[in-house]
Amino acid sequence: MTVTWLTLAGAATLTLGFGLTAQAQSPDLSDPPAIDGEVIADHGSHTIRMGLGLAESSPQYISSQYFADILEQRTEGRITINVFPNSQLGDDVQMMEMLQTGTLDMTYPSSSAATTYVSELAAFDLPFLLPTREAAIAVMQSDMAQDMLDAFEGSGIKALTFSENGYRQLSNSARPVESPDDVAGLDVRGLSVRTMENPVHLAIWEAMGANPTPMAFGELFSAMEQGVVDGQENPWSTILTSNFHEVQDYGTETRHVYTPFIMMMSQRTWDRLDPAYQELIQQAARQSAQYEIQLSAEYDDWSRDQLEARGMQITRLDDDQIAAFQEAVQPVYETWAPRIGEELISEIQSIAEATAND
Ligand code: TK8
Repeated sequence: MTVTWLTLAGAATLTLGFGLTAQAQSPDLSDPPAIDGEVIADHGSHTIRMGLGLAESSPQYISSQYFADILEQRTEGRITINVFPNSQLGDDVQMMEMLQTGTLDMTYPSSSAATTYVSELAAFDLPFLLPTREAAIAVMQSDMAQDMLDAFEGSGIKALTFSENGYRQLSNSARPVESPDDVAGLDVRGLSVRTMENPVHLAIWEAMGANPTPMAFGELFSAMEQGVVDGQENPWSTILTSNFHEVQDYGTETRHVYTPFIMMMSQRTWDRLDPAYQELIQQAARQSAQYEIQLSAEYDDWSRDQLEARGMQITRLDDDQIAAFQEAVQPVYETWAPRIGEELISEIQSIAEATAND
């Protein structure tokens, strides 16, 4: 049996004996930016535990290791970040609670899971709000977005930066989906779709005639494997790196929501750090978030094509088909725009439009 070890840099294939091959779980990714800057090392030593929901091959994990490398190098080993992937320490909601009690130092949830702490974050859950990645990045880097991070003040959570979970796509095990009618099932039952624990996401799939089930990410694979739900929705790279294609036959490129991640630290951990270390951690968080967005962009279409190569039937939608989904979810705006804040939403839309004119 010959095993060629994968290198992150290459889309090498793992050649097992008997001619079997398994494609790599990562594209030809950009290397992380060089780590430079003065060494800050005389403020004590800290070992920080960071829990992630996604797998080791995900942009979230790879960029978190880069975050750890920056701190290790710039403090000469005095700050160690131990990263625990695959929801092994809990799911987004649980790990944020652990930050509040101080039983975990850092985590990296989707913004959708954090709307109970900062309700304005629900703006990111509005369907088809952010038309391009450039628009999403501009919004995440805006003063308004920084205000959302600052609004965690007093919750026991120090929110450091946004990065990209990405454009969400529908997958399911029941049937190909080209329209909202396929979701609702005219002569068959509506798809049961797992959603994040977020009321706007529930409203989106209800508006399309699905049966939405909120569920923690860590329970999702077995729920799909056992047929508890027909489908779910996540970016292509998450579907690939979490091996959802093993239990999902159909994918539809809906791009219905752009979800950010939020890198966050327990306030208790943050308060124990010298201000010089706090400044360094804030800087490293932003640098790793920038790298994460780059990796996520490099992963996106590549993951979709990998899923297709591994047998998933992918439906790409044309402009008219997308318009049908946008129309079907219009009631979500009627209900949720007033609750989230019409002003906030129009500010996001004007930031997005400004990038289109760049
Ligand atoms: C991972 C989650 C995941 C999210 C979900 O911790 O729950 O579907 O998209 O990426 O944050």
